[in-house]
Amino acid sequence: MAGKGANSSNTKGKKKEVKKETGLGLSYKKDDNFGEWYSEVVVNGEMIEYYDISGCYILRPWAMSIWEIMQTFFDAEIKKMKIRNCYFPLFVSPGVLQKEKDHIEGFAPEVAWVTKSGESDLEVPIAIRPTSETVMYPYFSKWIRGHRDLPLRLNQWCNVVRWEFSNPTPFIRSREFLWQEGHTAFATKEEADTEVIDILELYRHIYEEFLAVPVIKGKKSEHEKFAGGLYTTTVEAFIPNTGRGIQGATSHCLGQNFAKMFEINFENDKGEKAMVWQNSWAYTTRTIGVMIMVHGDDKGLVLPPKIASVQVIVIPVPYKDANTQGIFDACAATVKTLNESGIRAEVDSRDNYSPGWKYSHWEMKGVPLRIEIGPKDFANNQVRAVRRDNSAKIDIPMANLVEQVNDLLNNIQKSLFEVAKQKRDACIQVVNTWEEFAEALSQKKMIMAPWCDEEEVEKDVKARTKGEMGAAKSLCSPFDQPELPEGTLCFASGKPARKWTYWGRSY
Ligand code: 87F
Repeated sequence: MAGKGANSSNTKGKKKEVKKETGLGLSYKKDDNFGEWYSEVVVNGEMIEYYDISGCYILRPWAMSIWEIMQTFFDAEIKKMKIRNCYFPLFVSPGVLQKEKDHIEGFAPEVAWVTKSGESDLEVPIAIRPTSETVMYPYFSKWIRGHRDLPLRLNQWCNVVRWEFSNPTPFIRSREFLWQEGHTAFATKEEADTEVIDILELYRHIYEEFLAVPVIKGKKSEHEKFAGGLYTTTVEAFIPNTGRGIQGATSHCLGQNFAKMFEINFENDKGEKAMVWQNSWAYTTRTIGVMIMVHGDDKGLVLPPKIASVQVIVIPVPYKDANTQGIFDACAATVKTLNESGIRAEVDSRDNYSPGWKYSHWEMKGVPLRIEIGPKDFANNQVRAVRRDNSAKIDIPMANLVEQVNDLLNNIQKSLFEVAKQKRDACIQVVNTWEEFAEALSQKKMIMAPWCDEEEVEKDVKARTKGEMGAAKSLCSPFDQPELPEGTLCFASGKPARKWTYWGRSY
Protein backbone atom coordinates (compact mmCIF):
# COMPACT_ATOMS: atom_id res chain seq x y z
CA MET A 1 0.00 0.00 0.00
CA ALA A 2 1.27 3.45 -0.85
CA GLY A 3 3.15 5.18 1.92
CA LYS A 4 3.23 2.18 4.20
CA GLY A 5 6.58 0.95 2.89
CA ALA A 6 8.39 1.33 6.20
CA ASN A 7 6.19 -1.30 7.83
CA SER A 8 5.71 -3.70 4.98
CA SER A 9 7.80 -6.75 4.30
CA ASN A 10 10.87 -6.60 2.17
CA THR A 11 9.84 -7.78 -1.25
CA LYS A 12 12.47 -6.21 -3.46
CA GLY A 13 15.93 -4.95 -2.60
CA LYS A 14 17.67 -4.88 0.74
CA LYS A 15 15.92 -3.33 3.64
CA LYS A 16 17.95 -0.65 5.18
CA GLU A 17 21.34 -0.67 6.68
CA VAL A 18 20.94 3.07 7.36
CA LYS A 19 17.71 2.33 9.12
CA LYS A 20 19.42 0.23 11.77
CA GLU A 21 21.93 2.93 12.58
CA THR A 22 19.70 5.96 12.68
CA GLY A 23 16.08 4.93 12.43
CA LEU A 24 15.99 6.97 9.23
CA GLY A 25 16.30 5.99 5.62
CA LEU A 26 14.14 4.43 2.96
CA SER A 27 12.89 0.85 2.75
CA TYR A 28 12.79 0.89 -1.04
CA LYS A 29 15.34 1.73 -3.69
CA LYS A 30 14.47 4.01 -6.57
CA ASP A 31 15.56 1.52 -9.22
CA ASP A 32 14.01 -1.53 -7.51
CA ASN A 33 10.52 -0.36 -6.69
CA PHE A 34 9.95 3.13 -7.96
CA GLY A 35 6.32 3.44 -6.87
CA GLU A 36 6.95 2.51 -3.25
CA TRP A 37 10.16 4.55 -3.23
CA TYR A 38 8.19 7.63 -4.31
CA SER A 39 5.40 7.11 -1.77
CA GLU A 40 7.98 6.77 0.97
CA VAL A 41 10.27 9.62 -0.06
CA VAL A 42 7.50 12.24 -0.15
CA VAL A 43 6.50 11.30 3.41
CA ASN A 44 9.94 10.75 4.96
CA GLY A 45 11.21 13.88 3.24
CA GLU A 46 8.39 15.74 5.04
CA MET A 47 6.76 17.04 1.86
CA ILE A 48 3.48 15.18 2.20
CA GLU A 49 1.33 13.63 4.87
CA TYR A 50 -1.26 11.13 3.74
CA TYR A 51 -4.86 12.02 4.49
CA ASP A 52 -7.97 9.97 5.11
CA ILE A 53 -9.60 10.96 1.82
CA SER A 54 -8.15 9.10 -1.13
CA GLY A 55 -6.31 11.34 -3.57
CA CYS A 56 -5.99 14.22 -1.09
CA TYR A 57 -2.68 15.05 0.54
CA ILE A 58 -1.41 17.47 3.13
CA LEU A 59 1.28 19.76 1.71
CA ARG A 60 3.70 20.30 4.57
CA PRO A 61 5.82 23.47 4.89
CA TRP A 62 8.77 21.76 3.18
CA ALA A 63 6.67 21.37 0.01
CA MET A 64 4.73 24.61 0.34
CA SER A 65 7.96 26.64 0.52
CA ILE A 66 8.95 25.26 -2.91
CA TRP A 67 5.57 26.21 -4.33
CA GLU A 68 5.97 29.72 -2.89
CA ILE A 69 9.43 30.23 -4.40
CA MET A 70 8.14 29.32 -7.86
CA GLN A 71 5.06 31.44 -7.26
CA THR A 72 7.16 34.50 -6.35
CA PHE A 73 9.07 34.17 -9.62
CA PHE A 74 6.07 33.51 -11.85
CA ASP A 75 3.87 36.14 -10.23
CA ALA A 76 6.51 38.85 -10.74
CA GLU A 77 7.02 37.79 -14.39
CA ILE A 78 3.35 37.90 -15.30
CA LYS A 79 2.98 41.26 -13.57
CA LYS A 80 5.73 42.57 -15.87
CA MET A 81 3.49 41.40 -18.73
CA LYS A 82 0.61 43.46 -17.25
CA ILE A 83 -1.33 40.39 -16.22
CA ARG A 84 -3.29 41.07 -13.04
CA ASN A 85 -4.37 38.76 -10.24
CA CYS A 86 -7.98 38.23 -9.28
CA TYR A 87 -10.06 35.67 -7.44
CA PHE A 88 -13.27 34.06 -8.60
CA PRO A 89 -15.47 31.85 -6.39
CA LEU A 90 -14.81 28.17 -5.78
CA PHE A 91 -18.46 27.26 -6.45
CA VAL A 92 -20.11 27.00 -9.82
CA SER A 93 -23.83 26.87 -10.48
CA PRO A 94 -24.91 23.94 -12.68
CA GLY A 95 -26.29 26.23 -15.39
CA VAL A 96 -23.02 28.07 -15.79
CA LEU A 97 -20.93 24.91 -15.64
CA GLN A 98 -22.91 23.25 -18.41
CA LYS A 99 -23.13 26.30 -20.61
CA GLU A 100 -20.12 25.13 -22.56
CA LYS A 101 -21.51 21.63 -23.14
CA ASP A 102 -18.93 20.25 -25.55
CA HIS A 103 -16.02 21.20 -23.38
CA ILE A 104 -17.51 19.89 -20.15
CA GLU A 105 -18.94 16.67 -21.60
CA GLY A 106 -15.84 14.50 -21.42
CA PHE A 107 -14.86 15.91 -18.04
CA ALA A 108 -18.28 15.64 -16.34
CA PRO A 109 -17.53 12.44 -14.35
CA GLU A 110 -14.70 14.30 -12.58
CA VAL A 111 -16.80 17.21 -11.34
CA ALA A 112 -17.47 17.16 -7.58
CA TRP A 113 -20.77 18.50 -6.27
CA VAL A 114 -21.99 19.92 -2.97
CA THR A 115 -25.51 18.62 -2.37
CA LYS A 116 -26.19 19.37 1.29
CA SER A 117 -25.84 21.99 3.96
CA GLY A 118 -26.10 20.37 7.35
CA GLU A 119 -28.95 17.88 7.10
CA SER A 120 -30.92 19.57 4.37
CA ASP A 121 -30.51 19.02 0.67
CA LEU A 122 -29.57 22.10 -1.33
CA GLU A 123 -32.29 23.24 -3.68
CA VAL A 124 -29.74 23.19 -6.48
CA PRO A 125 -26.49 21.27 -6.14
CA ILE A 126 -23.38 23.39 -6.54
CA ALA A 127 -20.25 22.26 -8.40
CA ILE A 128 -16.71 22.78 -7.15
CA ARG A 129 -14.52 24.35 -9.84
CA PRO A 130 -12.42 21.90 -11.83
CA THR A 131 -11.13 24.87 -13.89
CA SER A 132 -12.62 28.35 -14.26
CA GLU A 133 -13.53 28.99 -17.90
CA THR A 134 -17.24 28.87 -17.29
CA VAL A 135 -16.89 30.81 -14.03
CA MET A 136 -14.94 33.68 -15.53
CA TYR A 137 -16.08 34.12 -19.10
CA PRO A 138 -19.57 35.47 -18.39
CA TYR A 139 -17.78 38.36 -16.68
CA PHE A 140 -15.36 38.77 -19.56
CA SER A 141 -18.47 39.27 -21.66
CA LYS A 142 -19.73 41.92 -19.25
CA TRP A 143 -16.43 43.76 -18.78
CA ILE A 144 -15.29 43.89 -22.39
CA ARG A 145 -17.14 46.47 -24.45
CA GLY A 146 -14.75 48.30 -26.74
CA HIS A 147 -11.19 47.80 -27.99
CA ARG A 148 -9.94 50.00 -25.16
CA ASP A 149 -11.00 47.27 -22.70
CA LEU A 150 -8.51 44.93 -24.38
CA PRO A 151 -6.36 43.13 -23.70
CA LEU A 152 -7.97 41.73 -20.57
CA ARG A 153 -5.33 39.62 -18.86
CA LEU A 154 -6.22 37.90 -15.58
CA ASN A 155 -4.63 35.24 -13.44
CA GLN A 156 -5.70 33.51 -10.27
CA TRP A 157 -3.80 31.40 -7.76
CA CYS A 158 -6.17 28.83 -6.34
CA ASN A 159 -7.10 25.22 -5.74
CA VAL A 160 -9.21 23.10 -8.06
CA VAL A 161 -10.93 19.75 -7.58
CA ARG A 162 -11.12 16.95 -10.14
CA TRP A 163 -12.50 13.70 -8.81
CA GLU A 164 -10.11 11.38 -10.61
CA PHE A 165 -10.46 7.63 -10.41
CA SER A 166 -7.16 6.42 -11.81
CA ASN A 167 -4.40 5.80 -9.31
CA PRO A 168 -3.80 8.96 -7.28
CA THR A 169 -0.16 9.94 -6.70
CA PRO A 170 1.03 12.78 -4.46
CA PHE A 171 1.66 15.95 -6.51
CA ILE A 172 1.35 14.07 -9.81
CA ARG A 173 -2.34 13.22 -9.74
CA SER A 174 -4.39 14.41 -6.78
CA ARG A 175 -8.10 15.17 -6.48
CA GLU A 176 -7.43 18.64 -5.17
CA PHE A 177 -4.39 20.59 -6.32
CA LEU A 178 -2.98 24.09 -6.40
CA TRP A 179 -2.34 25.96 -9.60
CA GLN A 180 -2.37 29.30 -11.28
CA GLU A 181 -4.81 29.69 -14.11
CA GLY A 182 -4.33 32.52 -16.56
CA HIS A 183 -7.27 33.65 -18.72
CA THR A 184 -6.74 36.41 -21.26
CA ALA A 185 -8.57 38.08 -24.12
CA PHE A 186 -7.13 40.05 -27.04
CA ALA A 187 -8.32 41.97 -30.06
CA THR A 188 -6.10 40.03 -32.44
CA LYS A 189 -4.91 36.46 -32.87
CA GLU A 190 -1.32 37.69 -33.23
CA GLU A 191 -1.31 39.09 -29.69
CA ALA A 192 -2.80 35.87 -28.36
CA ASP A 193 -0.22 33.76 -30.22
CA THR A 194 2.62 35.82 -28.77
CA GLU A 195 1.36 35.39 -25.23
CA VAL A 196 0.98 31.61 -25.60
CA ILE A 197 4.69 31.37 -26.40
CA ASP A 198 5.78 33.91 -23.75
CA ILE A 199 3.96 31.96 -21.04
CA LEU A 200 5.33 28.65 -22.28
CA GLU A 201 8.83 30.11 -21.94
CA LEU A 202 8.07 30.97 -18.29
CA TYR A 203 7.03 27.36 -17.73
CA ARG A 204 10.27 26.15 -19.31
CA HIS A 205 12.11 28.54 -17.02
CA ILE A 206 10.42 27.13 -13.91
CA TYR A 207 11.28 23.55 -14.88
CA GLU A 208 14.78 24.04 -16.21
CA GLU A 209 16.15 26.97 -14.20
CA PHE A 210 14.38 26.37 -10.88
CA LEU A 211 13.58 22.66 -10.72
CA ALA A 212 16.58 21.61 -12.87
CA VAL A 213 14.27 19.37 -14.91
CA PRO A 214 14.77 19.32 -18.70
CA VAL A 215 11.59 19.79 -20.72
CA ILE A 216 10.62 19.79 -24.38
CA LYS A 217 8.52 22.65 -25.69
CA GLY A 218 6.05 21.67 -28.33
CA LYS A 219 2.54 21.46 -29.65
CA LYS A 220 -0.03 18.83 -28.72
CA SER A 221 -1.70 16.79 -31.44
CA GLU A 222 -5.35 17.44 -32.35
CA HIS A 223 -6.24 14.36 -30.33
CA GLU A 224 -4.36 15.44 -27.20
CA LYS A 225 -5.07 19.17 -27.24
CA PHE A 226 -7.63 20.84 -24.95
CA ALA A 227 -10.80 20.13 -26.93
CA GLY A 228 -12.31 23.53 -26.15
CA GLY A 229 -9.38 25.38 -27.68
CA LEU A 230 -7.67 26.07 -30.99
CA TYR A 231 -4.24 24.66 -30.18
CA THR A 232 -2.34 23.55 -27.08
CA THR A 233 1.33 24.06 -26.35
CA THR A 234 3.11 22.13 -23.63
CA VAL A 235 6.34 21.57 -21.78
CA GLU A 236 6.88 17.82 -21.60
CA ALA A 237 9.11 16.15 -19.02
CA PHE A 238 10.15 12.51 -18.87
CA ILE A 239 10.58 10.13 -15.93
CA PRO A 240 13.35 7.68 -16.86
CA ASN A 241 12.50 5.19 -14.09
CA THR A 242 9.00 4.57 -15.38
CA GLY A 243 9.64 5.41 -19.01
CA ARG A 244 6.71 7.79 -18.99
CA GLY A 245 6.32 11.26 -20.39
CA ILE A 246 4.52 13.81 -18.26
CA GLN A 247 2.81 17.03 -19.27
CA GLY A 248 4.57 19.68 -17.21
CA ALA A 249 2.32 22.68 -17.92
CA THR A 250 0.13 23.91 -20.76
CA SER A 251 -0.49 27.15 -22.58
CA HIS A 252 -3.56 27.12 -24.83
CA CYS A 253 -4.74 29.41 -27.55
CA LEU A 254 -8.52 29.10 -27.26
CA GLY A 255 -9.18 30.90 -30.51
CA GLN A 256 -12.74 32.29 -30.58
CA ASN A 257 -14.63 29.19 -29.42
CA PHE A 258 -15.39 30.50 -25.95
CA ALA A 259 -15.94 34.02 -27.26
CA LYS A 260 -18.74 32.63 -29.43
CA MET A 261 -20.29 30.65 -26.60
CA PHE A 262 -20.08 33.39 -23.99
CA GLU A 263 -20.62 36.28 -26.41
CA ILE A 264 -17.38 38.01 -25.60
CA ASN A 265 -17.58 40.75 -28.23
CA PHE A 266 -16.12 44.20 -28.59
CA GLU A 267 -16.33 47.17 -30.89
CA ASN A 268 -13.06 47.36 -32.80
CA ASP A 269 -11.22 50.57 -33.77
CA LYS A 270 -13.27 50.75 -36.99
CA GLY A 271 -16.49 50.71 -35.02
CA GLU A 272 -17.33 47.15 -36.08
CA LYS A 273 -18.46 44.35 -33.79
CA ALA A 274 -15.71 41.72 -33.36
CA MET A 275 -15.02 38.65 -31.25
CA VAL A 276 -12.05 38.42 -28.87
CA TRP A 277 -9.20 35.93 -29.15
CA GLN A 278 -8.53 34.06 -25.91
CA ASN A 279 -5.82 32.09 -24.16
CA SER A 280 -5.67 30.05 -20.99
CA TRP A 281 -2.64 28.57 -19.27
CA ALA A 282 -1.73 26.77 -16.07
CA TYR A 283 0.95 25.06 -14.06
CA THR A 284 0.23 23.08 -10.94
CA THR A 285 1.80 21.47 -7.86
CA ARG A 286 2.58 18.57 -10.21
CA THR A 287 5.83 20.45 -10.91
CA ILE A 288 7.07 19.44 -7.44
CA GLY A 289 6.33 15.76 -8.05
CA VAL A 290 8.23 15.77 -11.34
CA MET A 291 11.24 17.33 -9.60
CA ILE A 292 11.15 14.69 -6.84
CA MET A 293 10.88 11.83 -9.35
CA VAL A 294 13.73 13.16 -11.47
CA HIS A 295 16.28 14.04 -8.77
CA GLY A 296 15.47 11.93 -5.71
CA ASP A 297 17.79 9.03 -4.81
CA ASP A 298 18.10 6.16 -2.34
CA LYS A 299 18.88 8.57 0.49
CA GLY A 300 15.77 10.66 -0.11
CA LEU A 301 14.90 13.96 -1.74
CA VAL A 302 17.49 15.94 -3.68
CA LEU A 303 16.40 19.57 -3.91
CA PRO A 304 17.86 21.99 -6.43
CA PRO A 305 19.30 25.01 -4.54
CA LYS A 306 17.04 27.50 -6.35
CA ILE A 307 13.88 26.03 -4.81
CA ALA A 308 15.22 24.74 -1.49
CA SER A 309 13.92 26.72 1.48
CA VAL A 310 17.06 25.59 3.32
CA GLN A 311 20.01 25.63 0.92
CA VAL A 312 22.68 24.97 3.53
CA ILE A 313 22.27 23.06 6.79
CA VAL A 314 25.02 23.68 9.32
CA ILE A 315 25.69 20.86 11.77
CA PRO A 316 27.94 21.14 14.83
CA VAL A 317 30.10 18.05 15.37
CA PRO A 318 31.48 18.32 18.89
CA TYR A 319 33.53 15.41 20.30
CA LYS A 320 33.59 14.62 24.00
CA ASP A 321 36.40 16.93 25.02
CA ALA A 322 36.01 19.50 22.24
CA ASN A 323 35.29 23.19 22.75
CA THR A 324 31.58 22.66 22.31
CA GLN A 325 30.62 26.27 22.91
CA GLY A 326 33.24 27.43 20.40
CA ILE A 327 31.86 25.04 17.77
CA PHE A 328 28.27 26.13 18.36
CA ASP A 329 29.33 29.78 18.13
CA ALA A 330 31.18 29.07 14.88
CA CYS A 331 28.01 27.43 13.50
CA ALA A 332 25.91 30.45 14.43
CA ALA A 333 28.46 32.80 12.88
CA THR A 334 28.51 30.70 9.70
CA VAL A 335 24.73 30.86 9.38
CA LYS A 336 24.75 34.60 10.04
CA THR A 337 27.38 35.27 7.37
CA LEU A 338 25.56 33.12 4.82
CA ASN A 339 22.15 34.67 5.61
CA GLU A 340 23.56 38.16 5.27
CA SER A 341 24.73 37.35 1.76
CA GLY A 342 21.27 36.05 0.84
CA ILE A 343 21.95 32.32 1.20
CA ARG A 344 19.19 30.36 2.94
CA ALA A 345 21.13 28.63 5.74
CA GLU A 346 20.09 27.17 9.09
CA VAL A 347 21.85 25.47 11.97
CA ASP A 348 20.62 22.20 13.50
CA SER A 349 21.70 22.72 17.09
CA ARG A 350 19.33 20.16 18.65
CA ASP A 351 21.15 18.35 21.46
CA ASN A 352 18.96 15.25 21.48
CA TYR A 353 20.20 13.97 18.09
CA SER A 354 23.68 12.82 17.08
CA PRO A 355 25.50 14.43 14.13
CA GLY A 356 25.12 11.14 12.20
CA TRP A 357 21.37 11.16 12.70
CA LYS A 358 21.22 14.77 11.55
CA TYR A 359 23.22 13.95 8.40
CA SER A 360 20.67 11.30 7.42
CA HIS A 361 17.74 13.51 8.37
CA TRP A 362 18.80 16.43 6.16
CA GLU A 363 19.85 14.10 3.37
CA MET A 364 16.35 12.64 3.44
CA LYS A 365 14.97 16.18 3.17
CA GLY A 366 17.25 16.88 0.24
CA VAL A 367 19.12 19.95 1.51
CA PRO A 368 21.65 20.73 -1.27
CA LEU A 369 24.65 21.45 0.95
CA ARG A 370 25.65 20.35 4.44
CA ILE A 371 28.29 22.19 6.42
CA GLU A 372 29.94 20.34 9.30
CA ILE A 373 32.01 22.11 11.92
CA GLY A 374 34.09 19.80 14.16
CA PRO A 375 37.07 20.45 16.47
CA LYS A 376 39.60 20.29 13.61
CA ASP A 377 37.59 22.64 11.39
CA PHE A 378 37.17 24.98 14.34
CA ALA A 379 40.92 24.94 15.10
CA ASN A 380 41.76 25.62 11.43
CA ASN A 381 39.12 28.31 11.00
CA GLN A 382 37.44 26.34 8.23
CA VAL A 383 34.26 24.37 7.56
CA ARG A 384 33.63 21.11 5.75
CA ALA A 385 31.00 21.22 3.02
CA VAL A 386 29.30 18.05 1.71
CA ARG A 387 27.21 18.10 -1.48
CA ARG A 388 23.89 16.27 -1.40
CA ASP A 389 23.94 15.48 -5.13
CA ASN A 390 27.29 13.68 -5.37
CA SER A 391 28.59 13.45 -1.74
CA ALA A 392 31.74 15.43 -2.66
CA LYS A 393 33.49 16.92 0.40
CA ILE A 394 35.17 20.31 0.25
CA ASP A 395 37.04 22.14 3.04
CA ILE A 396 36.35 25.86 2.93
CA PRO A 397 38.39 28.50 4.82
CA MET A 398 36.06 30.83 6.71
CA ALA A 399 37.55 33.78 4.80
CA ASN A 400 36.14 32.39 1.50
CA LEU A 401 32.87 31.10 2.91
CA VAL A 402 30.29 33.10 0.98
CA GLU A 403 32.09 32.96 -2.34
CA GLN A 404 32.71 29.22 -2.23
CA VAL A 405 29.26 28.32 -0.95
CA ASN A 406 27.70 30.41 -3.71
CA ASP A 407 29.90 28.64 -6.25
CA LEU A 408 28.95 25.26 -4.86
CA LEU A 409 25.23 26.01 -4.92
CA ASN A 410 25.45 27.24 -8.51
CA ASN A 411 27.41 24.16 -9.38
CA ILE A 412 24.90 21.81 -7.79
CA GLN A 413 22.05 23.54 -9.60
CA LYS A 414 23.83 23.19 -12.95
CA SER A 415 24.99 19.68 -12.33
CA LEU A 416 21.51 18.44 -11.33
CA PHE A 417 20.18 19.75 -14.63
CA GLU A 418 23.07 18.28 -16.65
CA VAL A 419 22.75 14.85 -15.06
CA ALA A 420 18.96 14.85 -15.49
CA LYS A 421 19.34 15.91 -19.12
CA GLN A 422 21.88 13.18 -19.84
CA LYS A 423 19.55 10.58 -18.33
CA ARG A 424 16.58 11.95 -20.25
CA ASP A 425 18.50 12.12 -23.52
CA ALA A 426 19.69 8.54 -23.05
CA CYS A 427 15.99 7.55 -23.05
CA ILE A 428 15.21 9.25 -26.36
CA GLN A 429 15.11 6.89 -29.31
CA VAL A 430 14.64 7.98 -32.91
CA VAL A 431 12.67 5.42 -34.93
CA ASN A 432 11.38 5.17 -38.48
CA THR A 433 9.30 2.01 -38.56
CA TRP A 434 6.59 0.36 -36.49
CA GLU A 435 8.95 -2.47 -35.52
CA GLU A 436 11.51 -0.02 -34.18
CA PHE A 437 8.74 1.87 -32.43
CA ALA A 438 7.37 -1.23 -30.68
CA GLU A 439 10.86 -2.28 -29.62
CA ALA A 440 11.71 1.18 -28.23
CA LEU A 441 8.39 1.31 -26.38
CA SER A 442 9.12 -2.02 -24.71
CA GLN A 443 12.42 -0.48 -23.56
CA LYS A 444 10.54 2.42 -21.91
CA LYS A 445 11.88 5.00 -24.32
CA MET A 446 10.65 8.41 -25.26
CA ILE A 447 10.29 7.95 -28.97
CA MET A 448 10.90 10.50 -31.70
CA ALA A 449 9.18 9.42 -34.90
CA PRO A 450 8.17 10.90 -38.25
CA TRP A 451 4.38 11.15 -38.31
CA CYS A 452 1.69 11.92 -40.88
CA ASP A 453 -0.17 13.99 -38.24
CA GLU A 454 -3.51 12.26 -38.82
CA GLU A 455 -5.84 11.83 -35.85
CA GLU A 456 -7.02 8.41 -37.02
CA VAL A 457 -3.44 7.18 -37.06
CA GLU A 458 -2.87 8.37 -33.50
CA LYS A 459 -6.02 6.51 -32.39
CA ASP A 460 -4.68 3.47 -34.19
CA VAL A 461 -1.32 3.75 -32.38
CA LYS A 462 -3.20 3.84 -29.08
CA ALA A 463 -5.25 0.80 -30.00
CA ARG A 464 -2.23 -1.18 -31.21
CA THR A 465 -0.22 -0.49 -28.03
CA LYS A 466 -3.00 -1.13 -25.50
CA GLY A 467 -1.83 -3.36 -22.65
CA GLU A 468 -1.43 -3.48 -18.91
CA MET A 469 1.28 -0.81 -19.01
CA GLY A 470 -1.10 1.59 -20.76
CA ALA A 471 -1.19 2.69 -24.38
CA ALA A 472 1.33 4.93 -26.09
CA LYS A 473 0.25 8.36 -27.25
CA SER A 474 1.78 11.40 -28.82
CA LEU A 475 3.49 13.64 -26.26
CA CYS A 476 4.18 16.64 -28.45
CA SER A 477 5.64 17.82 -31.73
CA PRO A 478 8.69 19.76 -30.62
CA PHE A 479 9.01 23.35 -31.82
CA ASP A 480 12.63 22.50 -32.41
CA GLN A 481 12.11 20.19 -35.42
CA PRO A 482 15.04 18.22 -36.84
CA GLU A 483 15.22 18.16 -40.61
CA LEU A 484 12.61 15.87 -42.18
CA PRO A 485 14.14 14.52 -45.39
CA GLU A 486 11.92 14.55 -48.49
CA GLY A 487 10.12 11.22 -48.84
CA THR A 488 10.22 10.29 -45.13
CA LEU A 489 7.27 8.07 -44.26
CA CYS A 490 5.07 7.96 -41.15
CA PHE A 491 6.24 5.26 -38.71
CA ALA A 492 2.67 4.10 -38.13
CA SER A 493 0.76 4.59 -41.40
CA GLY A 494 3.46 4.58 -44.07
CA LYS A 495 1.96 7.78 -45.50
CA PRO A 496 4.21 10.77 -46.15
CA ALA A 497 5.43 12.16 -42.80
CA ARG A 498 4.65 15.78 -41.98
CA LYS A 499 6.53 16.30 -38.73
CA TRP A 500 8.70 14.75 -36.05
CA THR A 501 6.70 13.90 -32.94
CA TYR A 502 7.53 12.48 -29.53
CA TRP A 503 5.59 9.38 -28.47
CA GLY A 504 5.50 7.26 -25.36
CA ARG A 505 3.52 6.10 -22.38
CA SER A 506 2.59 8.94 -20.14
CA TYR A 507 1.16 9.96 -16.78
C1 87F B 1 -12.15 18.35 -15.38
C2 87F B 1 -13.47 18.61 -15.09
C3 87F B 1 -14.12 19.63 -15.75
C4 87F B 1 -9.57 19.60 -17.54
C5 87F B 1 -11.48 19.11 -16.33
O1 87F B 1 -5.56 23.51 -19.16
C6 87F B 1 -13.50 20.39 -16.70
C7 87F B 1 -12.17 20.14 -17.00
O2 87F B 1 -11.97 21.83 -18.61
C8 87F B 1 -11.44 20.91 -17.99
N1 87F B 1 -10.19 18.86 -16.62
N2 87F B 1 -10.16 20.60 -18.21
C9 87F B 1 -9.38 21.36 -19.18
C10 87F B 1 -8.74 22.58 -18.57
C11 87F B 1 -8.29 23.52 -19.61
C12 87F B 1 -7.54 24.76 -19.15
N3 87F B 1 -8.20 25.48 -18.11
C13 87F B 1 -7.52 26.69 -17.65
C14 87F B 1 -6.12 24.53 -18.86
C15 87F B 1 -5.35 25.68 -18.31
C16 87F B 1 -6.09 26.50 -17.31
